Amino acid sequence: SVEASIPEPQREAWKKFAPKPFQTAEEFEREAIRHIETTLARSLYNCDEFATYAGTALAFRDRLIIDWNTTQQNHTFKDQKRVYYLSLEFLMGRTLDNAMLNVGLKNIAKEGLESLGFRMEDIVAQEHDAALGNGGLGRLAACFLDSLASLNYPAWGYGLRYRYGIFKQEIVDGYQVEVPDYWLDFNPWEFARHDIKVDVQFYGSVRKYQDDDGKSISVWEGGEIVQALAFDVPIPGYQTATTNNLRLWGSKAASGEFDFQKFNSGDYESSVADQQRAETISAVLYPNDNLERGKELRLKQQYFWCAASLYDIVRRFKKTHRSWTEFPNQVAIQLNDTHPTLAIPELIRILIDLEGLDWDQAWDITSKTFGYTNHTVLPEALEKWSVPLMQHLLPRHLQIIYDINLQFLQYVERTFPKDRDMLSRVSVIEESNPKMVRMAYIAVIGSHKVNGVAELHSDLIKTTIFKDFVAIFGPDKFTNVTNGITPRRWLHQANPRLSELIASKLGGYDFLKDLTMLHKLEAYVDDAAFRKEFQEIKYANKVRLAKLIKDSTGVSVNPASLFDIQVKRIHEYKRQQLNIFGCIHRYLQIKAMTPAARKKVMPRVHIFGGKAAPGYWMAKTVIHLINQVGKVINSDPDVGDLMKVIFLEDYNVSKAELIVPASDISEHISTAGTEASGTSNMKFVLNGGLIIGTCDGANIEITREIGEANIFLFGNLAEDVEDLRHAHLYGRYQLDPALATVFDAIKHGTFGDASSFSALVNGIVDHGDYYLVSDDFASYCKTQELIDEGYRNQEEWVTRAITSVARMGFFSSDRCIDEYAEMIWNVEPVVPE
Ligand code: T68
Repeated sequence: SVEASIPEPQREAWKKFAPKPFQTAEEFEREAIRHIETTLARSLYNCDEFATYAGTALAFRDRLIIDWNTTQQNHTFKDQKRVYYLSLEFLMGRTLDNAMLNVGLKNIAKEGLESLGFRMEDIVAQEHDAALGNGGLGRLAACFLDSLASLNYPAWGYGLRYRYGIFKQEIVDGYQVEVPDYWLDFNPWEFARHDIKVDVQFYGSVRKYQDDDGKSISVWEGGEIVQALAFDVPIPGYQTATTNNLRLWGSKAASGEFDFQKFNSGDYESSVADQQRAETISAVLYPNDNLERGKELRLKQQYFWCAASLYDIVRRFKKTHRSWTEFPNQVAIQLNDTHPTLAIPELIRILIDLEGLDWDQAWDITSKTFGYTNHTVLPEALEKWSVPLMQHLLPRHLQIIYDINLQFLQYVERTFPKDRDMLSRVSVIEESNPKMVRMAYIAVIGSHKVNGVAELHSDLIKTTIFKDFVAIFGPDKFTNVTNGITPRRWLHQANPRLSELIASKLGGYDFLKDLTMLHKLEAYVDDAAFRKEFQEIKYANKVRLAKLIKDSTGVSVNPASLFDIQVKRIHEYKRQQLNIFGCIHRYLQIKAMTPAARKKVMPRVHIFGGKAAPGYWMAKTVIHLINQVGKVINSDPDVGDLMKVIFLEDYNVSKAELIVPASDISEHISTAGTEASGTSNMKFVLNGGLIIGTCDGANIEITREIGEANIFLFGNLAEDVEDLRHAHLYGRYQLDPALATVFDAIKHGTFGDASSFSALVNGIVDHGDYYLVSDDFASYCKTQELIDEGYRNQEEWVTRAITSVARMGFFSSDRCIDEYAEMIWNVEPVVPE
């Protein structure tokens, strides 16, 4: 075994001096102070909150690393199958609070910090979010890492170490302004692995020749080399010693002959320029969600990351295994959307060109190794790369893609000899000008399982974008794994008081490991003391949010109002425009009321948050409209506290932790069939908020779990969307009258220059209302009235909220990861030593 390869005396010496993790408040203080003094070179006299945060984080990092080392050794010794989760995005947010809670030492740290003169909340708030993602897809990857470690699965994440995460959003005069997010000034959670470097090749050409046995050999030569450097981030599980690894690659110019030649010949500037060009590969996260723009640098990012990760995975496999047929028994690779699809031709290249396997062997191994998760059916988000670009950047991979396509189409032709049309429909190459490579098709063909992220979505992919593939491969290749969220961050950490209340009734915190235990809360739904405490917690969370609103916008809101929240990326399909038009409608109604009638209005605070992609003009217009409407309404004396409209700037993970527990109602109102799952819907309900939503994504399963009486559903169904769109374009179109009134107010300049919003209005009135805003408007407004009514009856409302929380057990990402492990990865947990 690996262990026996080290002589006994050395092992003994190591054991004797191995660092011991701290256990008590005093030991924690000693470690924190040591780091403040020696790692940060600060002293008692200049130790501020930031230095204290840094010392605390480093003390915890040391602790995590001890468990990390043990875990990795253990996984290597046990030699079990590992999962590799390839994701271009990991939206981690802050780490310290989560690390303290997962290792179970938050109380000890709190005590230690107090004796140093600091408050826990202030210290935790010093941390910069790790914002290496756009939205749901990136946050899902982060929740999965937490669950994988908590459930003791041997798993690694692989991603890119962007120097700039998602931009910071500022609102200036009601407009979004993007500010770069340089987050690496101080990042205690990563380890630069100076010893782990991978050379990644780009461009060049392919030379083919026959070897002595007449076998055809391909050699990819020339071009340029960029070096990938590994940065490791420890991922602690909740109440387990398992600490997994997230490996992020940073790019750097390869320090080879080439530079030295330039350098020695005095061409210093150009050698620095090469360096910088290489570093741009991992410089910035593309800020688009659900959109692919086909930029060369994005393709470079994708290949750079896939090549480095595959090299690393193969190297690890080869350390302990000889036979390639073992590879799929040792390695499961999950593709988070199509972004890592190049990993498929890359593994084939490694197996054929570098390891000498033949096509059939390489294909067999590859297709048994990969699983692919689809996150969208929106056509503009489906990745396609132009053939000339691919030819230029990755000539050998393009050949392999053509080979995959040839084999596949031959198979299709044999199976469906009469369907000529089928071949062009399912071809990996779209016969356009220029020709395009359809990445999702490669991902489907090269994986053994394809899954959607909620039931409706998984059904939709089978009947729309992958319909032909279901006919070709059979329905069993396609499956559903409904998304989930980690209850550690999204309940325990974000809402400690609610978590404590639940624990007091369920006899401890085991529910954080088995969220289905929440069902026992239903026994307390009529318990007066429990209900009171539950309500008080919600109120306190609203007070906390009201303070954030006051600090960041200057607007005072009354925490006794109904808090109505829509926070997520701004996108036409998510329909923030429907919400803000609804607000205008409500405002116009209030304005038209007598003072007596106004007294009966249920006061509401309408809270929006979210980023628009910098190039997404329509989304930016929506942000502008929300801000303009807020400006008018919030200062209208006729309205007062009856209504406030707030746009919270720079929505991110750490703000979400504060916002989510403070909702009475949250909005998940996408056009039916467009939101693959949604995950914030789950977070809000788990924290005792009700939701208004369309029959879309996971809303449907939430309804199934919590009961129809506990959710406010409205709007057209997915199955009717196509016909409605068709009807809009071919005649029978009628604008909803209430919406027409809203548009009149906008056109009259009630919210500032009407021309700013004309495209938004015209998209609905003149250009087919693709997202069915008008079709759903009446039903939306009606449902909002039902919400007012419902909220008036607080007793019933609390019953609904508690019942819903009790029934949310299904939506833990632990359930989700167990499903992947069993259905897709075939991996087992490894109990820590
Ligand atoms: C989201 N997708 C889905 N994409 O929209 C959401 N896209 O319904 C689902 O719950 C979530 O994934 C998790 O499954 C995204 O967030 C992106 O952010 C994205 C990023 C780059 C390119 C395309």
